[in-house]
Formats: sequence, structure tokens, C-alpha cells
Amino acid sequence: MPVDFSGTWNLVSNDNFEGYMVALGIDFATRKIAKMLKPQKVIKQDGDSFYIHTTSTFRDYLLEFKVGEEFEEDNKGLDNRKCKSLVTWENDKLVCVQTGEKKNRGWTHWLEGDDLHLELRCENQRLPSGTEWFHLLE
Ligand code: YOG
Repeated sequence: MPVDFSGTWNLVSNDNFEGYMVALGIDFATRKIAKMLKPQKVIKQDGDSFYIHTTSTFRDYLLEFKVGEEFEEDNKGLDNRKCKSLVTWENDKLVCVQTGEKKNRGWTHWLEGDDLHLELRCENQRLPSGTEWFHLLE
């Protein structure tokens, strides 16, 4: 039985989100707002097809992809830089590499019990393993 990320998830911690946003070149005022947000993720997974909708009171971001198929990502409402993204499985981890202007850009999702973990990477910044958690809603 492959891993299933489907569900509604709430942010519980975002250690070093600031460092990640600085690496992405997000301006001070926007970072101040973004740090305070408690975004929610709705993930719908059908095998290798994913729908990940991240919502907040400030901005929303929708990502749809199929594992193993490269796609264009526009990061609209985030840093607005276009990149080519490829998501692959590394055992039960979902690993995205975002190739573009920023080096070493990408993210990794994995599950630990009822927690969804997300590591965000950009240039020399990373949210260390397990510092950003989302909890499954009832
Ligand atoms: O999710 O990559 O699940 O897309 C990262 C924000 C903040 C906007 C959020 C809005 C990067 C202002 C995307 C936050 C900072 C700051 C809610 C997380 C950029 C701008 C949308 C992400 C992946 C993995 C799928």
C-alpha cells in the first residue's frame, strides 16, 4: 500500500521560514505578514497525481502535478519566478526539484504518524527536517 498524503492539514510550526523567504528575495513587509500566517493545505492524491492547495488569509497557491512528469511552475503570488519542476518518490518521501534562477530550490514532503512534514529549500537555506508540521484536521 503506497503512502497517501490526502487530507486537510494545518500549519503548526514554521521554523526558519524567514531564512527561506530571504533566500527567495521576498521583501521585508511581505515576510512580516507571511510569517504570521497559519496556512492550510488540502492535498488530493490519486496514485501519482497530486493536487496541493495551500491557502491562507493573505495568498493562496495551487499546485497540480504527476510524479515523474516535469512541468512549468509559475510560483504566482509567491516569488513569481518561473521554474521547471519535477517531483519524484524517494522511498515514501515526495521530493520536488525546482530548476530555475535559484540554486538548490525544492521541497520534500513526508508523513510521520498524523503529521505532515515539509522541508523547503532555496540556495543555502533549508527548513531542517521536521521543523514545519501540519496536523490532520478531524
Ligand atoms: O508548497 O511550496 O506543499 O506548492 C511558500 C511561500 C505567503 C506569500 C508557500 C503565502 C514562499 C508570501 C508554498 C503562503 C514564500 C511569501 C501561503 C509552499 C513566498 C512568498 C500560500 C509550497 C508545496 C508543497 C506545494
